[in-house]
Amino acid sequence: MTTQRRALITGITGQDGAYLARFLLERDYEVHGVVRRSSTETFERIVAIRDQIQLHQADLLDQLSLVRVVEKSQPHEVYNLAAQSFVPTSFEQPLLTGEFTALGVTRMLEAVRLVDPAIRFYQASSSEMFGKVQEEPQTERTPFWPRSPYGVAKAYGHWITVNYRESYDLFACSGILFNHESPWRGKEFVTRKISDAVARIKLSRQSRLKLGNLDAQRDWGFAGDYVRAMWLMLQQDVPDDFVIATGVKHSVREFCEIAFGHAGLQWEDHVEVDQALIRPADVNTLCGDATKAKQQLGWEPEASFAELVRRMVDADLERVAKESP
Ligand code: NAP
Ligand code: G4F
Repeated sequence: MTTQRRALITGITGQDGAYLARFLLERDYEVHGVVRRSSTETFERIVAIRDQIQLHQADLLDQLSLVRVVEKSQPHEVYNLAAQSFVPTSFEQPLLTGEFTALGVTRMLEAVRLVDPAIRFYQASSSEMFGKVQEEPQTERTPFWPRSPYGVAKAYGHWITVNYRESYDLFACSGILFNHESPWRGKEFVTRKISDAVARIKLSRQSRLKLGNLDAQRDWGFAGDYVRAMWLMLQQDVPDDFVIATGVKHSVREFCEIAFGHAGLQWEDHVEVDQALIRPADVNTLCGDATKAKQQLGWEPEASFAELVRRMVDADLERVAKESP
């Protein structure tokens, strides 16, 4: 009889899914992933591990497809990472964001409950739920005040996870993760938009970078550290919710200073503010207190902010240099 653990990851093609899949493979898991059908594959981040994982087509909008994928993969652990995750898009497509990012969580929980209620469930909750922050730093007990349809949808996803734990005794955990970045971050998010632009400017492929709110502050960590926290949550004796953060915040302006500086450039020479990139309502500051995770999970972030910025810029410099001009 095999003792190998099986995990199912929704959102395996995204930044976190790609890091988590590798983390679980290193721990000898059988890794299954949910992918949605599209005319061109979005497998760039998982291409190197493609033959070590099993992919299944399903969609957060389609309840039956989710039930079938849980039946087929028979996971011990489900990591629900799939979502419409870009805040500005949530203002443009609030209903679709609600369907994916809020109701999609209920659909996954229902699939788990129906197929095997012993499955351990991780929900990718977000510091965006704190929005207009009610205290600093934010903990598991800080009230939510979301400032975007995305934040509102994530607050629903958080509470439905807590509700299924309390109502049906599911081992369901909500990880309230603060912003985490990497060279695999989508290029629409501000950190990667900056590191990509720094590389393109340095290599003379671009001259200007348009940004929105330079004063916004975030508690930025490294994605590789954060997927370890997801896994730790599902290895505990009792399910619970945890804030995952570094406890240090920086502004978008500071990110620019370090990123441009690392490439020997002055950020003021290249960055301009574009009013069109200012959000209808923004989250001005976020900073998390991960004391509970440190005490109960033994989790601590390893990468520092400056290291993270430099790593992202270096990766983009290497990538852009290989592209034909
Ligand atoms: P990401 O790179 O945007 O990845 C999102 C994933 O969701 C992609 O694999 C995407 O698939 C999939 N997806 C979207 N809609 C889907 C649908 N209808 N059906 C099936 N799959 C769908 O996001 P991430 O940064 O890895 O974040 C992972 C999760 O953590 C998300 O839920 C995000 O909201 C949450 N979160 C992220 C952060 C952060 O700082 N990164 C912080 C807190 C919480 P395609 O490849 O097909 O688009
Ligand atoms: O990088 P961002 O788009 O990330 P945001 O909105 O904080 O959301 C990310 O982190 C959340 C965790 O708190 C996740 F749940 C969510 O899925 C996502 O991964 O923007 C960060 C800040 C914002 O205040 C934004 O207004 O940067 C500011 N910003 C300034 N100029 C910009 C830009 N953001 C983007 N994307 N693009 C700009 O040009």
